Amino acid sequence: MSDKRSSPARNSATRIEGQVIATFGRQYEIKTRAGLILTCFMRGKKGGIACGDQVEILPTTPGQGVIENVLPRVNLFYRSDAFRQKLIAANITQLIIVVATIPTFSEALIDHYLVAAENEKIQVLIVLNKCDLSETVHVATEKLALYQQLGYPCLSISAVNDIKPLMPYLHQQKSLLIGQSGMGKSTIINALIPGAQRATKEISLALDSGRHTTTHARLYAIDADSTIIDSPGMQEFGISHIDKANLARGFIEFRPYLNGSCKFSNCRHLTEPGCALLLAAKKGEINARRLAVYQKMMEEAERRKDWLVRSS
Ligand SMILES: Nc1nc2c(ncn2[C@@H]2O[C@H](COP(=O)(O)OP(=O)(O)OP(=O)(O)O)[C@@H](O)[C@H]2O)c(=O)[nH]1
Ligand SMILES: [Mg+2]
Ligand SMILES: [Zn+2]
Repeated sequence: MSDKRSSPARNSATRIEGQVIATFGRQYEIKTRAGLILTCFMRGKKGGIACGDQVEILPTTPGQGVIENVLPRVNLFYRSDAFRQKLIAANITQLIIVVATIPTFSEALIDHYLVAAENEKIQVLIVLNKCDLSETVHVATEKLALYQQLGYPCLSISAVNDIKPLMPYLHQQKSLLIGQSGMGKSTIINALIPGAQRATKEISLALDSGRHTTTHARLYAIDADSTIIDSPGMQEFGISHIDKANLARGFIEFRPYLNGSCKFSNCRHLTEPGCALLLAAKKGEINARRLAVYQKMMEEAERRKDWLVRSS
């Protein structure tokens, strides 16, 4: 107890605050308030750390340190399956879902991102990239019309030709770029941030997919009040961490039907008689494809629950 080197008072006196700007497995790059970049490890095996986290570190050797503490988060954006969570970013104000004319983008994946964003109350912007590839623009635009009708802002750009239309949306925001591989997230970063030099790679036309070029998230400062995070492409986005009761609220157009309109108060909106959502889809008031995505999420959540009960 008399060892001053490990006393909490001394530790807190020498701790420095910084932000996680890159994550590499269990190694993190931290930018301190003074602008120093340190490579840090987490002490012990406590929880996870995400790009954008504010942390307290203890410098060890020059250029290195140990993360002692993660400061309280405004939010944490992550994906999950029944077994594990994959942290993506912390303390963001805006999720930018990047889709493109090619490769083909998945609307169901957009729906999953939206449920996660709604659950964390994070605002969303949908960016349609590669609009210079004019022959495919109309197909992608048509697919996005639904999201525009729902009230999500949608912006068409060509990151290789002109990034300026995106810039007003980034002002004073802490944005996270997310999307399937090959949509052009890192190309957007390169157009926005001089010297970023993010690796980008030609897509595979044969596979209609990107090549998973980005493997680690990284945060960039656009100006004093605005940051943006590039993240690895993902073809799936599990939302096991979202409570079943909150799934339907993640579909914003369902909300008017969720205030006791169904016959059963615990309606799961699957096959129950007197379900207001099923009726609304039948009447064309809500999009049947989105309802089907919701029902698949709910069925998966039910299966997970059964499995957990059986294995406990
Ligand atoms: N024609 C055209 N090609 C683009 C545009 N933006 C990106 N690309 C190309 O699309 C390919 C994939 O771009 P990336 O920036 O690597 O895509 P990504 O979303 O970062 O992919 P991952 O890191 O794998 O998730 C590259 O060949 C880019 O040059 C664009 O606006 N127009
Ligand atoms: Mg990338
Ligand atoms: Zn119902």
